[in-house]
Amino acid sequence: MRIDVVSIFPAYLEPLKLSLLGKAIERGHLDVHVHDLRRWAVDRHSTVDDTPYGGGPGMVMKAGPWGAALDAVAGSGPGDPVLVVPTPSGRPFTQELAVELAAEPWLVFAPARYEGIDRRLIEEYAGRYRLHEVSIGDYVLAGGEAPVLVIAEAVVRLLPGVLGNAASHQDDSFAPGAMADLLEGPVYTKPSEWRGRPVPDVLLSGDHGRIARWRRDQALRRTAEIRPDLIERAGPGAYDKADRAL
Ligand code: 6GU
Repeated sequence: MRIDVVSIFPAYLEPLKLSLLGKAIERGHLDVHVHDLRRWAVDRHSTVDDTPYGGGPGMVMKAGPWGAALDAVAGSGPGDPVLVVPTPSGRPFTQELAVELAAEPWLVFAPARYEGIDRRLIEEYAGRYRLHEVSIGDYVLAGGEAPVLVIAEAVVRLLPGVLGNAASHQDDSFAPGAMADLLEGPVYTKPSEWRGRPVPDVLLSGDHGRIARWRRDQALRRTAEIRPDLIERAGPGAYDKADRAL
C-alpha cells in the first residue's frame, strides 16, 4: 500500500515511520510520502488559509493550494487513489471502513487545520475520486493530523503480513467473527499469581473448549457493562449462533 499525506505540519506525521508502520515500511508492505501543503501556496508568505465568507471565528483553508497539491499528489501514480479527509463532521471511522481501506492500493490523506477546507475543494475531488470524509469520534481536535495517524494505524495493521501473528486481529473488538461487535475480555500472562491475584483457573486448565466459552462470556459481560449500545445495535439473538458454536 502507498500512503500520501498533505499537511501544513509534516513533522506531525513522523510517527507514521515508527513502530508497526515503520516495520511495514521496512518489510516493503507500505510506502509513505508526506508533503508540505505550503509547497503549493502561491504568495511569498505561503498563505494557505483566509477568513470565512459570511463572517465568524477562525480561518478556512483555501481551495487553491489544496487543489494544486491534490492534482500533483493524486495525479502522480498509475491509478486513482482513495482520498481520505479527516473532519469532525465526517462519517464515523469504523473497523468496517478500516477493512475497506485496507483493500486499496493507495490512500491520500488531506488533514485540515483551522475551521476546515473550502467546501468547493471537497466537492471537486469527490466528483473525481472516491473520497471519504471521516471523523474518529465525538470530540473536537485542532486538526486532522492525529486522525491520520489513527486511521493509518488501523488500516495498515490489517495488511497481509504486517502483523507478526495473522490470528492477532481475528478476535479484535469490532472484527467480524465469533467476537463480532464485542469488546475483548481480560488477558493475562506470567506469573500465575501477582501480588496475591491469581490468573483465573480456567485459563490454566488446558481445556480449549472451556477457555473459548469463558472468553466469550467475559467479552459479553464487558460489552454489556461498558457498551450496551453495541448489544442493542446487534439486535435480539445476534449472539446465539456463535454461542451455540462454543
Ligand atoms: Cl477527523 N478532525 C478533527 N479536527 N477533530 C476530530 C476528528 C477529526 N475526529 C474527531 N474529532
